[in-house]
Amino acid sequence: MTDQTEYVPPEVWTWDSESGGRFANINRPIAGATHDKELPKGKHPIQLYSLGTPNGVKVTILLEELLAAGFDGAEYDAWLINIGEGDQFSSGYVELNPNSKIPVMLDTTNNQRVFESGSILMYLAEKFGAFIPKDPAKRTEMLSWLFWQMGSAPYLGGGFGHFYAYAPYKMEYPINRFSMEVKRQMDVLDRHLKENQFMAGDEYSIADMAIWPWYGGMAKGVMYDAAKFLSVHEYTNVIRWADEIGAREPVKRGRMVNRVFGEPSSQLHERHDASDFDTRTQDKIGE
Ligand SMILES: N[C@@H](CCC(=O)N[C@@H](CS)C(=O)NCC(=O)O)C(=O)O
Repeated sequence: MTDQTEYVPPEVWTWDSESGGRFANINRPIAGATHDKELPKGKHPIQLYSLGTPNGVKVTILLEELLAAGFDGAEYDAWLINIGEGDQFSSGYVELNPNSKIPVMLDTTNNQRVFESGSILMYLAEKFGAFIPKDPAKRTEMLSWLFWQMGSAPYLGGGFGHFYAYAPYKMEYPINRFSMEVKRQMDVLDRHLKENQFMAGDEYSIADMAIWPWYGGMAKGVMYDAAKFLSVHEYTNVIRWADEIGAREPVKRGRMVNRVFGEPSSQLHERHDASDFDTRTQDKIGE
């Protein structure tokens, strides 16, 4: 292993040094609001405040799937939260999500706030009785995979992604550690998807919608420019599953919502009407 300058922790950690790295300007060791600002509200029953990251996309995929399945009560306004600018620390945002992370949702029919993407997926699936198996054994299997995702993805994003792509310089120890773990996780999925069409067997569910943006993205080589480094071509069953889900029209639409990177035609910064996909993408409005 190459020698890295050794860090000797002080007796008591203090927040007085610039950590560097891609998100250094918004990271801080305290919770709560930094400024007073109300959140905007639209006309639809569901108000979503989010960004088109893997955690945000889980929810917009489910909302688009619900609408495609005929659940009109899932009509939604998706507002853009620019986490690089600190929108997640406004007083209105913190009122809905004390954890200041995207996504957060407000169900205006009962004034219920819901934060944490897994909780939002469960709330909506239960509200509409869709994409959550009715059979108790299948439901339990589905929830096991949903919670697997919530526990595992921070190793992929906060661990591997952070040290491989975002840290101010490359460090062998954390990159090794998290590469090992991410490859192990990909193998877990690959073995399961060899025997199962979807995460919960033969039923497409919110577990697929949660896992696909992270691990499907990894298998398809669109995360952290790490396809070669992690030899993701090895995970053929994950790739088969990722392709099947990625081909669904509601998934294609869900991916576009609150997206601020990639082809302008793939970016719908805010979604307030189904017609926005045809008329309000960045190539059309060019903001
Ligand atoms: N466990 C949370 C994680 C959400 C999360 O980490 N969101 C990131 C973007 S993907 C975020 O809002 N980061 C802003 C920040 O850290 O200030 C969930 O699944 O909802």
